[in-house]
Amino acid sequence: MTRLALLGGKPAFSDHLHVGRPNIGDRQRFLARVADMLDRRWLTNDGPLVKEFEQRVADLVGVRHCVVMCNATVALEIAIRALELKGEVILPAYTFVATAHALQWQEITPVFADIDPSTHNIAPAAIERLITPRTTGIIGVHLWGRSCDTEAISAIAKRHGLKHMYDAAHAFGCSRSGRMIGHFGACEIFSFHATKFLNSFEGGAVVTDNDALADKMRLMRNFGFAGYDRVVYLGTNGKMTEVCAAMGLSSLEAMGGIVAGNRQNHKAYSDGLRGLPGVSVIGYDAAERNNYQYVVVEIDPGLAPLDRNDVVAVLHAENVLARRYFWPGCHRMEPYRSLQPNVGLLLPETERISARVMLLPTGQTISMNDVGIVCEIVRTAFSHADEIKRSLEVSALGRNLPNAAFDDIRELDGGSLEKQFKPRS
Ligand code: T4K
Repeated sequence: MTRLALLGGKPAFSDHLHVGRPNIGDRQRFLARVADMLDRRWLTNDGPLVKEFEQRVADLVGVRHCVVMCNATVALEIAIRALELKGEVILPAYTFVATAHALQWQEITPVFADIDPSTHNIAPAAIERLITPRTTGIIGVHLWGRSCDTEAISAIAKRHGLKHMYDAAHAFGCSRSGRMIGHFGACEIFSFHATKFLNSFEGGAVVTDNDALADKMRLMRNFGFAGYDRVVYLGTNGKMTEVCAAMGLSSLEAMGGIVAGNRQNHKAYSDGLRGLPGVSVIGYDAAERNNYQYVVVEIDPGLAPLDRNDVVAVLHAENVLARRYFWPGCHRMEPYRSLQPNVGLLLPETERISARVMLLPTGQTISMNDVGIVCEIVRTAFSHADEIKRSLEVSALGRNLPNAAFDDIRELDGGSLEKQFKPRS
């Protein structure tokens, strides 16, 4: 490297490198499916492409039912309602905010549990401490595609007569003890959002082996209609369109190549960052099936010469848009931070880990050469740590970088954006 962009050099990349740049399967296959769809004039409402996509997902996971939906957030909402969860539901605070919103949206209180720092997943011991007479369920999140301790969670649920389900938004194509994710709890939810390794533009699915639950969710995603004029349930519109299913099917066909590329990038990042003090790339169990869609790096501020925010600022200056998922934790986002202002005291590992983690770009658009350059940027930054710290301190530069500093700007802004959107009490 010559000179880092943060210190006045030219950015290493002329275009942004994104975390979550969509992977695209075979264009011709996709376009052919769309052409057939147009000829059929069947665009949504349980069409043939949706049915085929559901069958292919169910076959891959090995479950009896796959109910695809317009996105994973609506799939979570429908699954929560179909399971008749109410009162309080325990979930990790360290997740994408949709997991919590899916509960709060239907006036169920999300009760935030701390995580196990070695897995980033909900800590079973923390769950047990939060159970009250109002608790009706547990939602585990298989963060980064690495599975929760499903045996411990299932034992707790059984002991206390609770229902449990999983937000498996990151875990399509992954396994636990050789069993595909999708088999655990009452049901599991996948996301096929554009940023996921397998995408249907927008999309999600609930998978389950429970026939009655699947039937109920099919009704709920279609306004409760059980025939032309017969509504038997309260429902919503959670349907997936045919064009989304066409993308999902083409994506499924490309899945093997996408996973292989992700795996190669994950290894290259792990090799390229090895030996840097305080830096670790989280690993995936080679004995399991993984999708390797996230390259998750932890930076220990006690050992590394720069902290996570410094490194993100350095990378953004080079047009590498590293992300701080899922900082600062759901409990520090609205409406939760107003509704449960002191809950962070019970979440020390969530606070510690969310301040250390950054995600690096991977997927089809990131080459091994790109990975090498990104690693070299971090190495160079570490060897110029004092200069970088001074530069970030003396100028407001760090705050003017895209994305990385957005939350800092809002903090500086006195939280006025948050105040505008405060829920009515
Ligand atoms: N549960 C969990 C644990 C989740 O992680 C998620 C979603 C859900 C539930 C809910 O699933 P869905 O209802 O979305 O199906 C992104 C995704 O929007 C979100 O789906 C995902 N998790 C989350 C981890 O990441 P943002 O707010 O970071 O997205 P955004 O717009 O900043 O995009 C990420 C990057 O991808 C950007 O740098 C730009 C790039 N990008 C994005 C899109 C959409 C592209 O290059 N092309 C694109 O088309 O949430």
